[in-house]
Amino acid sequence: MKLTTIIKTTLIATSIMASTFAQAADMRIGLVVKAQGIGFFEAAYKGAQEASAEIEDNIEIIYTGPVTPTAEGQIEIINSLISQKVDAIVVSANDPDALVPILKRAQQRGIKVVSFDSGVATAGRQIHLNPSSNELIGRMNIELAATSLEAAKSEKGDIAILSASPTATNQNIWIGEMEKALPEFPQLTLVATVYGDDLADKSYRETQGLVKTYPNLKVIVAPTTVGILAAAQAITDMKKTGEVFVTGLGLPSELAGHVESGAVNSFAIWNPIDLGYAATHIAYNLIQDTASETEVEMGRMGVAQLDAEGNAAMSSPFVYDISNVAEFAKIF
Ligand code: RAM
Repeated sequence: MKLTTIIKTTLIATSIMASTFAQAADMRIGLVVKAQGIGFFEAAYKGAQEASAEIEDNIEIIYTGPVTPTAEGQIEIINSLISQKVDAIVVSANDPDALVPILKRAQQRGIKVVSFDSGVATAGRQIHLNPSSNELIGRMNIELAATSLEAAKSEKGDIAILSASPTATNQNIWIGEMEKALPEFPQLTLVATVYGDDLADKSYRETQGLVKTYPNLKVIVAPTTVGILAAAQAITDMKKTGEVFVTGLGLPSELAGHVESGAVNSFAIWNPIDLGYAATHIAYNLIQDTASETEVEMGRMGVAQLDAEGNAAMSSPFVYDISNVAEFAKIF
């Protein structure tokens, strides 16, 4: 072989090796969501990818979740992430306590654990990122119910809550906060709380049940993006638009049509892309050991303050109605 050929071959081989090494991830973060197929979590995944792209280390995000929102399904997935020796797990929990033993095992193996959106009890994670203040979210849902009652042209009326699964940490905390705020809204009578399990078909059937059981029902508050969408569809199909309003927490991209049709007057949410982005930055800081007891940075979302139990909050929810829903529907 001529010398030039040897040099060329060596250069090519070296550059192939270099590019192979460049592609291999420096670290891997498992993003475990409540269940597959939920738009809210797909938006959070976008944010996680955005964070990983801007962090200098090469981070691979493993987006995963059970087919239906159960703790058992999440435990299986976390087990497999432990075997894969990921560097961190970022999880939105279907149950605050059921995941603790497996997440303790993960931490014993040196895996950093962050819960976001729906929390894990303190023993199972290092930091929990709430989207916003829980009190604010609960109160906002009741304020939205009051606005929807006005839209229904009623001075007083029955309301019902359509939640996600009965063990969901976040929804249960928010329902508690809604109940605390309710006495300040004497025009609203809470008649029932039902669970659609963050499944579209179950949420749809629960909505039909509420409408049939409570003839004076004026508002359904669903603090879940899956529930609010299914409820709006059920109200439309039952031809109850204008009589029973649906509100709560939803995605502009999923609800724009229902706001235009009038099934939904207004609703709220924080930016789910930002939430996934911020949670990924927190996980990265834990891996790098750059989070303090009281503060952790979240990239463009700023610095989060941690309370004594490692809880942080991202930003405030935002209200959407006919004036702005189309504009935000393009984003999430
Ligand atoms: C659903 C999930 C999620 C919740 C949103 C508002 O997507 O239950 O946990 O934060 O709704």
